[in-house]
Amino acid sequence: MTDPLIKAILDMDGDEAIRIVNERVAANEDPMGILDCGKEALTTIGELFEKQEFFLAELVMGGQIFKDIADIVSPLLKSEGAESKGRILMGTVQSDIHDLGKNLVVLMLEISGFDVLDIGVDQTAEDFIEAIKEFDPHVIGLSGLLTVAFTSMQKIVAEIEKAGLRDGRKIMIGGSQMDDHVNKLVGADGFGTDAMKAVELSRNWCEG
Ligand code: B12
Repeated sequence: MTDPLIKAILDMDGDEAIRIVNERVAANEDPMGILDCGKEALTTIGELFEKQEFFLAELVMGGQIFKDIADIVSPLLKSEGAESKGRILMGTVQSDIHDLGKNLVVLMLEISGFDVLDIGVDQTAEDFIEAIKEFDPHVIGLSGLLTVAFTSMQKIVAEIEKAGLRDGRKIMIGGSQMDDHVNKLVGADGFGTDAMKAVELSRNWCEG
C-alpha cells in the first residue's frame, strides 16, 4: 500500500500532506523518514513527467509541497555543536534552478557542524570564483539535476583551476543523476546522489 504522505503528494493535496506531516511530527517520527517520503514522491512525479502523464504544473506543485514539508521538518534536525568542522561553499550551477536537493545538502552539512555559504541557483563560474575569494572554502559543492548542468559544472571546475583557486580545496558534485562517469567528465574530486554523501565526503576531506 502506498504511504499516505506519498499518496497525498502525488494527489497534489498539499493540505492533506501537511496534516499528515504535523501528525507524524507530533508522534515523534524520525524527521529524516518524513523527508525520505517526500523525496520518494518527487522521484515518482519525475518519472510520471517523463512519461508525459504529469506536466510542469505537477513538478511545480510537487516541489512546493516538498518545500513546505522541509520547512516544518528541518528545524527538528539536531546540530552537532558549535565548533566549525570546515567551510563549504554550495550552489546550483548555471542554467539549473533546482534547489530542493541542494537545500537539504546545506541543512545536513550545517547540522553536521560545517560552516556553509549557499550562493543559490543558476550560478556561473564567475559567481563561484567571487565566493571562493570571499569565503575561502575547504570544499566546493556544485549541485545540478539537469543534464545541461554537467557542462556548467565542467566549465566551473575548469575556471576555478584557471584562476589558481583549486589548490588546497576539494570539489564535490551532486544531484540525482551523478555517477562516476560524470565525475570524471567534470573533473571533480568526488560525487554524491544524496545529502549524507556530501557530509561523508566533507568529513573525509576536512578531518582526514
Ligand atoms: C521538483 C522538480 C522541479 C521543480 C524544482 C523546484 C525547486 N525549487 O527545486 C521545477 C518545477 C522548478 C522544475 C523545473 C524543471 N525541471 Co525538474 N524536476 C523536479 C523533480 C520532480 C524533483 C527534484 C527534487 O527536488 N527532488 C527532491 C530532492 C530532495 O531530491 P534530489 O534532487 O535527489 O536531492 C538529493 C541529491 O540530488 C543530492 N544532491 C543535490 N545536490 C548535491 C550536491 C552535492 C555536492 C552532493 C554530494 C549531493 C547533492 O542530495 C540531495 C538530498 O538528498 C525532478 C525529478 C527527479 N527524479 O529528480 C525533475 C527533473 C530534475 N526536472 C526535469 C526537467 C526536464 C525540468 C525542466 C526542464 C522542465 C521544463 N520543461 O521546464 C525545468 C528546468 C528548470 C531549470 N532551468 O532548472 C528533469 C531533468 C531531465 C534531465 N535529464 O535534464 C527531471 C529529472 C524530471 C524528469 N524525469 O524528466 N523541476
